[in-house]
Amino acid sequence: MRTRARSPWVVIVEGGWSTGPPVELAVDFPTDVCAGDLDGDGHEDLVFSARGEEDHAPVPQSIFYGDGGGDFSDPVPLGDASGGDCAVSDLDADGHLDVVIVQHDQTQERWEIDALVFWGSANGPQEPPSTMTTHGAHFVAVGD
Ligand SMILES: [Ca+2]
Ligand SMILES: [Ca+2]
Repeated sequence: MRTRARSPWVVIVEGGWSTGPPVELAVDFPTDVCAGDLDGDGHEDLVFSARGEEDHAPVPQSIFYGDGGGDFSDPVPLGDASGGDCAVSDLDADGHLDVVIVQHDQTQERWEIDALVFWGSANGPQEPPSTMTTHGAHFVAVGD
C-alpha cells in the first residue's frame, strides 16, 4: 500500500465478495501494511508502518490484533520509526513471527537509516528492536 491516506479501510472478503462495510482502522500516514498471526491465537493481525507526513519524522508503528471475525483491536504502538515497507516472518525460527520495518527519509538527507527488527513473542512483537544497517532502503522481502 502506498497511499498517504489516514485511516485505511480493511474490507473482509469471503467467496469473492465483500460481506459487509469496510472496517476503518485509525492510522496516521501509513506507508505499508503486512499481515500475520503475531500473537499465535490463530487469527491474522495487521501491522501498519508509518512516518510523519511532512518531515518523515519517526512516529509510532501500529499493530491491530484480529479476532478472526473481521474486527480488530485498538492500535497497539510498536516503537517509533520513519517507517517504509514492512514484512512479517519468523526470522529466528523460535515459532513467533517477527516484524521488519525499513526506514527511509529522503527529505532530511538521512539516507543511512537502520531497518528495525521487532522480535516476536507469545504476546506479539516486542521492543526494543534490533537494528540492521541499511542505506535508504525502500523495500524489504523475506524468504528461506
Ligand atoms: Ca493473532
Ligand atoms: Ca521469531
